[in-house]
Amino acid sequence: MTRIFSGVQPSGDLHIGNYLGAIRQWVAAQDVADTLYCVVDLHALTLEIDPAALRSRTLETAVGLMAAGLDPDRCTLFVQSHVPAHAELAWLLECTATYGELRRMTQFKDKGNDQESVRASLLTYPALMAADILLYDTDDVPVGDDQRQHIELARDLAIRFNSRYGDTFVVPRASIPPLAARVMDLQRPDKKMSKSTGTPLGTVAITDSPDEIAKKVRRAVTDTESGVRYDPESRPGVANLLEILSVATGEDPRVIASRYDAYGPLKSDVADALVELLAPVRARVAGLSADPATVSAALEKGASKAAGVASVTLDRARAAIGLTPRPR
Ligand code: AQP
Repeated sequence: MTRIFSGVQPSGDLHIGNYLGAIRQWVAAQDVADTLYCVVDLHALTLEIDPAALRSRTLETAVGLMAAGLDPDRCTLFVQSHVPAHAELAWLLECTATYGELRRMTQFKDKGNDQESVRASLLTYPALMAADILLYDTDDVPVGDDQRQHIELARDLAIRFNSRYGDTFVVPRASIPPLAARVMDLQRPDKKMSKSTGTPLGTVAITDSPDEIAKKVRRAVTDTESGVRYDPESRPGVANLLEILSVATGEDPRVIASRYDAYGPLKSDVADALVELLAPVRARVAGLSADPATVSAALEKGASKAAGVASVTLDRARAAIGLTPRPR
């Protein structure tokens, strides 16, 4: 059976970029693959985050994932830091990666640029992400387009480690959806929608109310050209709306575009489609938030299952690289 792994940072409220670009694929894979999904709390430490906020956001992110359709009985859902093997394998992979390749990561450049003091972990976290993936002998990693470069790095590190120390890791593949792989900020169509760096009005959270969704979509930045056409290169704002509607309805964005000649009706239909798509998710978030003990119990069960798989790979990697066996 294909093994699938992916993760999400508890760095803010889950938004429709996370949902359409990644989480929907995760939900769909649960019944056709062996799936592991992770709230990657160690990654959130690469940026300034208050300990209490990290604690509550980790649980809220797990609630969001379950509300979006991840079922702990059909997938392994856990918190990254609950499985210490992630941090240990990350070190072995940092010792496999080079400074030059880590420095070239665009997320490092984007997130590090406007900070006075950049944490060393912002540079090295792609090695931690490679560890997250390689620990589970992952075949496919369903992600949005912004993670393409990090998956390439995970592949390169797996191949390099295998050739230096002998066959140890499965070499993973990125699985990126054809549409909505990069949902753009509604206010800045040249920037992807983001939990930590997005504009408040340009970011639609999966828990936004119908009124908030309608307001944000109504005020989405488009362009001054007349007519509605699907052209992501020259008309990114309109293409973004068309892709969102396309994923929500299953129709081709070009076919959708042909039905409109003004932005008003298009925006109104995008808002309605999002409200309908997110209504059940929002209702389930409310139910699960009222029952944190059930969510924590699911995460605990997930961590113990994940740890069992991870320890086998970690022992293989430790032996391959020349570390003495761990006392049992
Ligand atoms: N705008 C997006 N469009 C499509 N997919 C997206 N993803 C993120 N933003 C978009 C995908 O969501 C998954 C989880 O993302 P992440 O939490 O690991 O971090 P990220 O990729 O850095 O996303 P954010 O929301 O922008 O978080 P912050 O602000 O913390 O950096 C990934 O599969 C990602 O591709």
